[in-house]
Amino acid sequence: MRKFVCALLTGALLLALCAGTAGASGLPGFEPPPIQILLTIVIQNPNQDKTTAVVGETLTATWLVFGSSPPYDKVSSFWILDEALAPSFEKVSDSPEDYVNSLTFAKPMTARLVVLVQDGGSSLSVSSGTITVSEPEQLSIAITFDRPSVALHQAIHANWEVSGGVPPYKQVMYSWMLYKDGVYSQTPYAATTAVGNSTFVPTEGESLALSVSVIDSAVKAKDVTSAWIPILSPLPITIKLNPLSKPAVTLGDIITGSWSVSGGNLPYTSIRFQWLPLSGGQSLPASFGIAAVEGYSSVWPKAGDQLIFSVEVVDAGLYTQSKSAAAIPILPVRRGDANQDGLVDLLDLVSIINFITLGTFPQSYTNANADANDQVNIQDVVWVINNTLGL
Ligand SMILES: [Ca+2]
Ligand SMILES: [Ca+2]
Repeated sequence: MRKFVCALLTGALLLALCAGTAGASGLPGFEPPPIQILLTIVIQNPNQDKTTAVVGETLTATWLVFGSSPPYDKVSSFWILDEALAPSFEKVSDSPEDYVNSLTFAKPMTARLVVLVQDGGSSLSVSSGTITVSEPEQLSIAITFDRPSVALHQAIHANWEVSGGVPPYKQVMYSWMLYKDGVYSQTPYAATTAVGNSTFVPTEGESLALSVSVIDSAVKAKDVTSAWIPILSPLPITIKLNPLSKPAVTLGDIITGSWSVSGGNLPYTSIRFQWLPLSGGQSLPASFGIAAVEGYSSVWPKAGDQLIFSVEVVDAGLYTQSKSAAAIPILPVRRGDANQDGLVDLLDLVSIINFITLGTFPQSYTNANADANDQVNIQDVVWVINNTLGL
């Protein structure tokens, strides 16, 4: 090889260099050892570190060679199939652009690619990892959705994955299908990848489905249509509001509302309740909460003169129903008016005493706590007697 390099060099200096190199041998009959740059071969594994393949699949290996002094005397490659040399597959590559060797696997086997480089006195061979080739599994397409049903104008998201068969897959296409009034329609098929996704928003129809088709490298075709997803229509939603725990509530007292929900498209997307105090007809900051199909909620109004309790339901079809109870009065605190009838009289004393002795809650605990400390007890009876009844 060194001779070949010298033959290419031109110019007196380089000629002198070549001559000088030859002359450096000094003594007749002495040949200096050639400068050795170690050969290195890097096989870029077939199809990115693939360790498995299927019958009918074509794998292409490429490699890089470094060291010694290119161009090399001989670069060849061959496949070892089932640990037996397959010399008929040997291929000699003329240039780095041709450092490639492809094989289509005809039957189940193990395969390795060996690359052999010879240059001057150097020779190096390198083998790829073993690739296990098996019969392909059935070509199949899995399609999943992010929801079991969809409402009009609501987005539904689909994922699909092609597997089995002989990759690479040549042609993967998808199309959304719509069923309405006994007629099927569909969006045009669009190109996609073996693993893909799409979102669709129905504006009409009774149900929809996704169709995905594929052709693999063995020219086998598969076309799969998903299960049909119902497009939900509005169904009546019934919200039953039970009577509130009292027909009026004193500021600071507790009041409880309860409800039950039925009908509509199940499952419900959300159920919420709201306590909305009003003052002079204007809304005050409200209390919201997430609710269950049946439940109750309590609130202690701190301001306002009216209180509205309501429940709102959004069903699986995103159809909404809400119901509000009639506004009830929020009463100012009237110390001693335990039965909350606007008067302070003997009936209130009875109410307070019933609480102390029997545990029966007065209509207004806040009013019953006439001395406005932290509890209702006999002192409140005394307070009412002394301050209000004038007894
Ligand atoms: Ca009273
Ligand atoms: Ca008290």
